[in-house]
Amino acid sequence: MSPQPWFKPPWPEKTGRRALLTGITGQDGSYLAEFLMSKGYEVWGIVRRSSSINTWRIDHLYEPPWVEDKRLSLVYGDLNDASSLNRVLKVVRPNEIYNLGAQSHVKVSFEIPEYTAEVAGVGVVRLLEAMRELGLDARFYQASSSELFGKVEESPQTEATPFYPRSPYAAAKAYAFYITRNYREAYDMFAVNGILFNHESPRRGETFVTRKITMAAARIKAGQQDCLFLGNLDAKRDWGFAGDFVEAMWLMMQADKPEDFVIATGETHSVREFCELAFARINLPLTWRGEGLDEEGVDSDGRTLVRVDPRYFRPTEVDFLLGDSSKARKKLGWKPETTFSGLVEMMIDEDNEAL
Ligand code: NDP
Ligand code: GDR
Repeated sequence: MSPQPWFKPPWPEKTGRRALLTGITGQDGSYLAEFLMSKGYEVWGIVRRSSSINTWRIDHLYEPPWVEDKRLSLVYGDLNDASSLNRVLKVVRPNEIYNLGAQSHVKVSFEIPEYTAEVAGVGVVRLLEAMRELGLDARFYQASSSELFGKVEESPQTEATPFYPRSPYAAAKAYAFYITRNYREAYDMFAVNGILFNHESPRRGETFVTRKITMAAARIKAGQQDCLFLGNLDAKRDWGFAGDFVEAMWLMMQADKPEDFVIATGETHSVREFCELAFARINLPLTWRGEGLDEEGVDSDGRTLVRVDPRYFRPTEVDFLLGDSSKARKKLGWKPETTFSGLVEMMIDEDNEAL
């Protein structure tokens, strides 16, 4: 299934700027590739070899190798393979590098902590070293995360809030954050961290909670599933729309000087609230009964549509996140356009229509 394009062709004249993205097959990579093409960039993406094709998020942008004056090119590489990164940088010689590649699932990082550290942590220094060895004068964006704040020490969280990682994923991202800052200071590189709070879309991976909810709600409505099993319903997140957030990445890279920025909506909502909005949108309003492991969401006919399953709990949880993006709003002129309810509607509507 090809996604609905958010930033749409016709693309403008090429500007001569070239961007290289890791993680182009992921949610953010696909929106960022579209966005950069809409700005006249030539976009290159690093993809991993896989036994099954996983490029559905960028299939609508794909151009075959024989097309002249291509806007999008894909090359094989892996953040765990320094030689592939060196080779790609030599071939592409980009002006801007966006490092979005990662094992990005927090719960999964407890199962594969070492691999997560390799890709999301050490992978960053592999890329930075490849740039340095080549003497490449490119700007570098690192996909840092609100997970760094973890067990939050103040609210809302800003660029000055101390980090308290609560997962192998967040610990790996902490290394990535500091090594990016270190290369900026040590080698005078234009290297920035975007500390992005959760951002979602109809292209969100199916095991992240928002998409899990919208897909299940649509299937339940269509009679293809009976019940949705979730973990911590009380967790609160500052959820934005990925299409809005990729623009902030680009703005950071156009600034006069390299700085780190928090990108967030400034609103926080619980997993329970996300469920309520999603199910209500397809005329299955939920009421909640019971507590703890026995809590359940029931529809107006008394059918249980949502249950709690402790298998989805995490060994250490991030209970609450709320970002303050005043710095980005002031210095970059960025603000999110999509509201929380608009985001939920966009996701459930697309999943509902896809069935
Ligand atoms: P996704 O999980 O959708 O995409 C991750 C991308 O990384 C995929 O393209 C994946 O490729 C690629 N990747 C995984 N392992 C490797 C590897 N070893 N070498 C090269 N590429 C690899 O993530 P998102 O798009 O949601 O997020 C993008 C980045 O932003 C990630 O680094 C994430 O940690 C970070 N982030 C995300 C936030 C969010 O709310 N979405 C918030 C803050 C930070 P493949 O398709 O082959 O698996
Ligand atoms: P998160 O996103 O961990 O914030 O990381 P996720 O959607 O996985 O979880 C959000 C919250 O929902 C709770 N939850 C569940 N989560 C999942 N996945 N599945 C469930 O069934 C479920 N039930 C409740 C979680 O416990 C959690 O509190 C995302 C990723 O994109 C990271 O890469 C990124 O860095 C951060 O957002 C910001």
